[in-house]
Amino acid sequence: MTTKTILVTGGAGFIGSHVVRLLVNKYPDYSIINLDALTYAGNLANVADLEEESNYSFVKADITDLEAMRKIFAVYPIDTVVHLAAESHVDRSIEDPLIFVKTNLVGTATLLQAAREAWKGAHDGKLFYHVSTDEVYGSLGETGFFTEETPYDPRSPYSSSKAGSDHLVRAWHHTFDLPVVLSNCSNNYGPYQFPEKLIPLFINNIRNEKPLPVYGKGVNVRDWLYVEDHARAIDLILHEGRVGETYNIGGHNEWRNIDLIKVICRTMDEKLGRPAGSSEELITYVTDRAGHDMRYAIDASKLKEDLGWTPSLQFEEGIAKTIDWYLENEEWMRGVTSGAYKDYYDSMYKNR
Ligand code: NAD
Ligand code: TDX
Repeated sequence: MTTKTILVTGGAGFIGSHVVRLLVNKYPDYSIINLDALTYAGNLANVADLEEESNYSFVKADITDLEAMRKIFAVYPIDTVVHLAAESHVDRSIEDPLIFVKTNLVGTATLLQAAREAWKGAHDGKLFYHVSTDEVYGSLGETGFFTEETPYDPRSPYSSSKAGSDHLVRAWHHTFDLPVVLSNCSNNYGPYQFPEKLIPLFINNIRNEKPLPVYGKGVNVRDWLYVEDHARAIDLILHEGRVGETYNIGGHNEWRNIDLIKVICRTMDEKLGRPAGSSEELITYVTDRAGHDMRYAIDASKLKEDLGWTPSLQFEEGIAKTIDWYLENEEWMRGVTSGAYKDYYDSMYKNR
């Protein structure tokens, strides 16, 4: 018997695929519907292992299409939404901001409205879970951490569209009583991440002996979390989080970009049997990202104290696992880097 019907949006993307996998495998009595528009970032190869599972289904649809969203709620008895679908890459938001406004703001509002209409105020057992980012809090100096109380101060079209989507979710809660929960997570890494993001891009370039484009001086700091630990946190918040609350998720694992890149270079030299130092020779300093946030760091103590979550993987283990995965899954990389990806890469890096 199905005890819960969960609509996961963006489940063919990086984090969404791990969330869908965890829910499908852990809860055979739940029905998991993966809704994704399959943009350049969405790839059914990311969830190919789940296709045959009886508690899993896939729907191709666009979250900005209200009629399509109404239809999903009419067809399936959805009681829970886990909303990850978004445009997610900061550099793309600088090149083409309007699609971020459309997907992240209009898309989130459309989904909220469809849920509200379907649930008609009968909110018992219902939940709209919005997955967001630490970037909404802005940029830190050398010290301090983002807490759930940190005022919003987004600076890129991406982070401001995510900040706006968080506000929309809270507005539907306060105005229409929609049961919501939110989480804001730091940078994720791991298998199935699209190679426009730092870690998979650099792994792929090292393998192909291509330059490693480090923005600015490489001194910006990010707080990295293994993607399966994020998925575990989402599972926990989904089941035990308090309605109306926000939880920060982070790895307490800060790295300056250049130091992280050197770890990847050294590990890749060893794994590929190349002379020590050869990957570092590929490092090329390029024009900085416009408005590049200096440092992100999350204080995840609320999640730890209230719900008992801590990251399970140390970074050294996580990054080694991640590199192994990309090296073993060349075909996946070839699939996602063919065609349109090449045009993206050529245009994004040609003037740097
Ligand atoms: P991603 O770009 O890998 O995946 C996004 C998915 O959303 C893709 O499968 C894409 O096809 C789908 N999508 C895009 N537009 C859509 C639309 N209009 N309708 C339906 N589906 C659509 O992103 P990700 O890195 O997996 O991030 C997932 C979520 O987590 C995002 O909301 C992001 O803001 C958030 N987040 C990401 C990170 C990170 O480090 N990657 C950290 C914190 C929060
Ligand atoms: O080629 C590059 N060179 C480089 O120096 C790329 C792609 C990135 N960088 C730098 C920019 C950042 O300081 O590396 C850092 C990480 O960059 P990204 O992987 O693009 O991540 P970031 O901009 O930090 O945003 C990520 O974390 C928060 C995700 O893309 C977001 O979706 C998430 O919300």
